[in-house]
Amino acid sequence: MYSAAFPPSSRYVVDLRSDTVTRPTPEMYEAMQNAPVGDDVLGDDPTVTELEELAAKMTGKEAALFVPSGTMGNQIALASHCDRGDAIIVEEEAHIVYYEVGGPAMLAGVVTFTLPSNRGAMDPGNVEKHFLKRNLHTPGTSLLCLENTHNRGGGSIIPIETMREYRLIAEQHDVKIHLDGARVFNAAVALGVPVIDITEHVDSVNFCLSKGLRSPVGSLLCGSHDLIDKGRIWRKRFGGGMRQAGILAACGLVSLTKMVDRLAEDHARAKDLAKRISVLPGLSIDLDTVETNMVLVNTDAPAGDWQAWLAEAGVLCFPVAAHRLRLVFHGDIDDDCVDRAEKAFQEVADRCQHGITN
Ligand code: TLP
Repeated sequence: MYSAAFPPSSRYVVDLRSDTVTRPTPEMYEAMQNAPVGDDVLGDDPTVTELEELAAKMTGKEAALFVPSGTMGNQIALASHCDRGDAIIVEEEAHIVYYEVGGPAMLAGVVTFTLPSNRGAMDPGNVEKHFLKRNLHTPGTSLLCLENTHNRGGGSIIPIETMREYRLIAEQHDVKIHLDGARVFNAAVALGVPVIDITEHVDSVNFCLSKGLRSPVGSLLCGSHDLIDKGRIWRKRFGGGMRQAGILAACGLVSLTKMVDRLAEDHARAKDLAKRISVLPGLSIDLDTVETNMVLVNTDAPAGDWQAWLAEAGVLCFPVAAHRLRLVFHGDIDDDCVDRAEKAFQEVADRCQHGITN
């Protein structure tokens, strides 16, 4: 999924590899130009402070910490919530275990118990069964990790009712909850609720500015004062202290004030293209699973072949399984891109049908 085999986005290419590929908007460049800045490691950057305060307010938490990436935000959360040797429960295909290169074991030093799910939503009863009490032999479970929307689930949403159930059982067992909410604003917009309706059920949330919200860099870890104080130390330890970071935080402010409602357009385009290409031979899509800005496309031919054929036809995407492609919609994809992507899929499907794929 991470090979650099394909060229970077250009306006001739429809880049559906990820919503991380967006470039800053003109308004963001302007905000960067005008941002008041200071040394944020010394606590002097007013723009970072403003962004952290806004993020905390929107998620209903006491405080927030601006970090360079979603991965660092998640890893700081684990290290801040847990002691070394603790157990955490995490969905078996969650980004935290699947795409963070062993971070939980190497950095926080925790033992991960991974559970199956229905597209990211673990059964609360099963979660509860796996909570461990520390004794001479077993590690104690200190953290439940959730991911909403769920990346490998295809941008799937955990129902708010299920979030509430996790909260209830976690409280009963004195377990904290961390939400990898890289795309939690996509979930909120799709559900038509303010993000706080989701984040109120967790102790900490990490969300990304650099995906559908279009900032070039940055994530925010939000939680209690105590957690964020610990997180600030972990951020420094991980080398994530940034100096005049107001330049970046200025884009984050544009993201949070101007880019949230826009996510609905990405969702609509995802659904639109999914519908159009689901009828093509050699492909299948479960349209009911297209909930936000991602589409999982099942391919009869190997997904790696489809990836290469589509790239020749001007569409970039990643395979996420042997016969499955992921398409991700974002602010640089307009209606014209959707038309061009449909045409490329049509072209490849025709070639496949007629056996001329080389
Ligand atoms: N996801 C990326 C890849 O790493 C897979 C993508 O293209 O989707 N949590 C979730 C749920 C994510 O999807 C991602 C990035 C992260 C955390 C990490 O964010 P960054 O890339 O800022 O470290």
